[in-house]
Order: sequence, then C-alpha cells, then structure tokens
Amino acid sequence: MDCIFCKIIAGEIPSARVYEDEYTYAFYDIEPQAPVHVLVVPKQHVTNVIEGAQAPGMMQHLADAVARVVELEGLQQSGFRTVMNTGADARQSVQHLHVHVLGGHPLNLTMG
Ligand code: DGP
Repeated sequence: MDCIFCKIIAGEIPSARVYEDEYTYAFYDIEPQAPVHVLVVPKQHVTNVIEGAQAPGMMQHLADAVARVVELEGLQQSGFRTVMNTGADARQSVQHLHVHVLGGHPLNLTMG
C-alpha cells in the first residue's frame, strides 16, 4: 500500500518521533501550523475516524496517545486543539487516520 504514514511508522521515511507505543505513533508535522504541531496515528492503517471507530479499541488508543503527547509537550495547563480532517471538504491530504495536536500559543479560528 502506498501510504506515506505507513512508511513513516515502518521507518522507511524519516520523522521526528514524539511518542510511540504498541498501537500508535506520534511525530511532528512537517508543515507546523502552531509552535507545537504533532500528528498521532494508529499503526494499523485505516483511512479516517469512521473506519477507526469500527476497529476495536483504536479510538481509545489514539486518545490515550494524545494524552501522553499533551503531557510530553507540556500543554496540559495552556490548552491545545485536536483536529481530525476527513474527506475532500475538510481537505484531508493523507488518507491514513491522524489526529493533529496543536498548541503552544493562543490558537486562532483556523486550524492552528
Ligand atoms: P491533513 O490535511 O489533515 O490530511 O494533514 C496531513 C498532514 O500531514 C499535513 O499537516 C502535513 C503532514 N505531512 C504530510 N506528509 C508528511 C511527512 O512526510 N512527514 C510529516 N512529518 N508530516 C507530513
């Protein structure tokens, strides 16, 4: 499967890792839209949150990983935004489920 995030998870494409466990991988976005911009992805390939909801445990594992990333990046007190883009209208550009975690400054009404 020609999926850029699967290749990142497999280590075939380099990435700046923030957190990893059995189910998830988190790394810095290559086009940051805030001082902290991390992508949290399931290691199992699914396209979006609708498919993810059908994979037992996947959304819980993602939420657990988001919580770890927030802790590691020190965002608990200041706050942060999570975004999951799905499909054309949301301009989803990578067809592998990912949660954007944005923070590190007061966020505006666009994504970051
Ligand atoms: P979305 O528009 O929600 O599909 O966001 C996809 C994000 O993925 C976008 O913010 C840029 C990021 N991205 C795309 N290719 C790479 C890559 O090769 N490495 C990293 N670190 N991020 C990438």
